[in-house]
Amino acid sequence: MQTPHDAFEDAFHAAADRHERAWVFMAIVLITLLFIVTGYLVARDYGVVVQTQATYSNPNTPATLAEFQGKGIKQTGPHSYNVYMMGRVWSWSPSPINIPAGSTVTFYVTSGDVLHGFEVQDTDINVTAIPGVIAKVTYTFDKPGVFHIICNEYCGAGHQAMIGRINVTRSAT
Ligand SMILES: [Cu+2]
Repeated sequence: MQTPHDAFEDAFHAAADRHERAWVFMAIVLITLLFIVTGYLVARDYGVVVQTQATYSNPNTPATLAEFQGKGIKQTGPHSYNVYMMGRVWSWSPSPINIPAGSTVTFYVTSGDVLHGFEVQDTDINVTAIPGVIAKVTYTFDKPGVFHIICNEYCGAGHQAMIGRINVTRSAT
C-alpha cells in the first residue's frame, strides 16, 4: 500500500530523473559540438599533415640539388608553378615570388642549416623546414595581395627578421 509520503518520493524521483536525463543529453551535445568545431578549426587554420617528398641521410644534400639552385621558381603550366624554397639563417630563398592570382603553387620546402618554420600568412601553409628533408605543400592563391612568409620556429638572433614575400598580382585574364 502506498502512503502519501511514498507518492511524493515517486514524483520527486521522476522529476529528478527527467532533469538528469536532460543535463546528460546537453553534456553529450556540447562535447560533440566542441569535438567537431575543434577538428574543423584545426584543419582550417593549421592544415592537414603535410606529406614529406623526400628524405636524405646527408642533411646538406637538398641544397645541392639542381632544383634548389638558380631562381627556385619553375612554371609548370598556364596557372601552376613549382617553388623550391630554401630556408637559411635568416632569409627565405626565393623571395620575393611574383605570381598572378589564380596560380597553384607547389612548394618544395627544405632548410640549408637549422630548423625553420615555413608559414605563409593568410593561408593555411605551415611546414617545418628540416635539413635533409623536402616537404611538399600545394596552395592556390586566388586573391591578389602580398603574402608574407614568416619563420615560426626560433632559429637564432635574426629569427624575427626572417621574412619572405609572395606578390600575387591581378591575373591578366
Ligand atoms: Cu628561421
